[in-house]
Amino acid sequence: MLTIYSDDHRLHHGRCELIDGELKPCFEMPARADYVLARVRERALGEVHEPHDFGRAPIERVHALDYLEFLEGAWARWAQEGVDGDLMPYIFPTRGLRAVRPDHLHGQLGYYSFDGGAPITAGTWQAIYSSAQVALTGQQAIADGAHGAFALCRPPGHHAAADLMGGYCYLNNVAIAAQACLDQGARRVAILDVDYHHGNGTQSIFYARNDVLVTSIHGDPRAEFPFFLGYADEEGEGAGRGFNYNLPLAAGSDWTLYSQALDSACQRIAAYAPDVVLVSLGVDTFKEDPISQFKLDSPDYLRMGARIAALGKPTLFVMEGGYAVEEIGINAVNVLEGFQGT
Ligand code: Q9C
Ligand code: ZN
Repeated sequence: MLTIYSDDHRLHHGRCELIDGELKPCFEMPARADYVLARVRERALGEVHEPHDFGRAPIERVHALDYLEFLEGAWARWAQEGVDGDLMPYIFPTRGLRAVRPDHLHGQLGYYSFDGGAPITAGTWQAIYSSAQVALTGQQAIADGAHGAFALCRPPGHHAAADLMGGYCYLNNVAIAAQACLDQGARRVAILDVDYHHGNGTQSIFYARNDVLVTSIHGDPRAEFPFFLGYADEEGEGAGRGFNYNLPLAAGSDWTLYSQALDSACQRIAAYAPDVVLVSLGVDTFKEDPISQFKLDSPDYLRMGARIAALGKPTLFVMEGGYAVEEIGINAVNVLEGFQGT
């Protein structure tokens, strides 16, 4: 299987995130992609290619122009203020406040964020732009006839909405790839999000549409980030009613429970008869993940890949989360090898 990878991910290296009242080193770090790439090579999964540059147009099909302009220019504005730190939001237009777009950098930062977990650094724009191109290059490989491809995206994307960053995400790589499939003639695209966290951004982007089925298996939002989306009664709206399928699971869920949810998601996808399947591949469902509460073990990821393969559809895997850094390579590549049956 072809892997798409860009070294540009290294340009995004946030310093810290707020955890338990302390600023701790970001869990979403460059070493994550290094471990996954090393495992791809160790297992001789296939060739590793640099992304093509498809430009901004396919990104603009998903994200608002003002949001992209903000992301691209935010660091330069911040640098002018001469402050030595990552750019992080500290106020948001929540209940009782107005969702206006202020002039001040920090007002706009809050306007375009849903949490404080997506720091902007000097290289963030280049890294997220390249991460989106990695997804688009994987999409092109599928469009050109590959049965499977792996977009080794970093930063991840599934929490990012059309004009909101958060949860370590800025540009929604899987949504950008899904839209590109449609723009090139696919009629129906299915997204299967197996990251431990609900893909709130992906859900929101496609919520009123029936040309993308969004299915997600994740920690129950009553007790887990992102808390404010991802419930089982969110089934889509308008033309999209019935085209969003959430499968929240309780903390402590192991493969026995997980595989039942995966079966349900895959049955829904099979009934949709998509032209292509896009997998938001987070491996933070692993039992040793430092910020998650599921109990999947490494061999379970082989089974996950095999179940996805049983759909028999061209499949693009798009890297999302996974923070047990040394094991994420093993677990992510296990999904790919399980898919290939190797
Ligand atoms: N105690 C992805 O997996 N967690 N994002 C904040 C604070 C944020 C995860 C925890 C988790 C975001 C792509
Ligand atoms: Zn996650």
